[in-house]
Amino acid sequence: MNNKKKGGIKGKRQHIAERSGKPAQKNTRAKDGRSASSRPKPAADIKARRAQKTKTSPQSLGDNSQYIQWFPGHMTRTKRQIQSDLKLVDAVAEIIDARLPLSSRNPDLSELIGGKPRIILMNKCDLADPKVTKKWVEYFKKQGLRAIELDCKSGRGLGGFVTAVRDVLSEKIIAWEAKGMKNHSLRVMIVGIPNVGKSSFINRISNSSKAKVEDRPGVTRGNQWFTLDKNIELLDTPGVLWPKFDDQAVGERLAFTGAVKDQIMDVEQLSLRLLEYMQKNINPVFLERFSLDAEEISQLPPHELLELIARKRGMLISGGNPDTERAAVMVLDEFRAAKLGRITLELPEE
Ligand SMILES: Nc1nc2c(ncn2[C@@H]2O[C@H](COP(=O)(O)OP(=O)(O)OP(=O)(O)O)[C@@H](O)[C@H]2O)c(=O)[nH]1
Ligand SMILES: [Mg+2]
Repeated sequence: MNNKKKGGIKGKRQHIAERSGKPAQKNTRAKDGRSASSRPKPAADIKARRAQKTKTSPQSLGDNSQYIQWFPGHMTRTKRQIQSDLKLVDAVAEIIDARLPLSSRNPDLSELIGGKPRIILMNKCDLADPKVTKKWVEYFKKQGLRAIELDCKSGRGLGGFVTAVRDVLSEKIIAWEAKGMKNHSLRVMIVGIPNVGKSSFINRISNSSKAKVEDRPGVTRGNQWFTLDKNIELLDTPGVLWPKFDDQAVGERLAFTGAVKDQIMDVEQLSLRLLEYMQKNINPVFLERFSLDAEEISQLPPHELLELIARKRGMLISGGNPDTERAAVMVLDEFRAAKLGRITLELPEE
């Protein structure tokens, strides 16, 4: 597991390509519209990783766990900007990841938002278990929070947004109308963790492509206004995490879904942890995807399961040994694209 040197998923893919003389494996995430020119330049990437390294280089916590934390300086600046822009908005839409309805809620943001009217947009529903998503909507409802299921890939759920905003602002709207201010414009700040789909949501709902979208965390770098229609304005904000995950399981789950920069982690270790999860939570799509047998894999140490998967996919290096680096990248990519099943990693308490 010597992948710390090579800088995460993309760096390793390149490394593999260089070693094998073949072109780098196609990045499934490039399908999301990320052009080669928009990828971070390797030098810049290395520089960024070096800057991170002192604070966040992965430390082994025993077994396959590692210490994960990512809170670069731009997130501190974003928090300050959000705080100062809050006075400009009427409501806040907090976008969370439907696969992680707890861990994808930033406790610092909740504190900043305070009593501002807010709605929760459970995005990436297409990747989550639909039955569990319904349970989460109920869970939030019991807490007095309006949550909407959303899929910015297909646009499903977008229709409920404006109604939900009007609902949470109904008292204000009545007060404005009493003062003769009909059609008072509504301003909504869109907040959330990195890579959760804030900019995708804005593009999709305003039918444009003005907000920059890429499949990596940390794309949006400043607050930016967008007009939805003459009555609604949306403020896009950069994704923010928080300085310390009290529970390392939270950091790990955020890393599984792509909210944490891959370059600060040992991707192979991360994929072993994901495989451990898959072994404990067997689902048929995963088994079928890699032609695995539930009983056969139940007792395997995760690294042997990764080797098995590498062999099944014909990922071999010289000497016929399994290429676990490449298989690890593939397992994570396929998980993130829900090719291993629509998996929600957190369940509401019954
Ligand atoms: N499958 C799926 N992918 C989505 C959805 N919404 C967004 N994405 C993808 O998620 C990735 C990140 O989207 P962005 O809109 O850039 O996320 P963001 O929250 O603005 O990210 P930062 O600006 O980095 O904080 C892109 O590859 C999108 O195509 C969704 O509902 N389903
Ligand atoms: Mg963005």
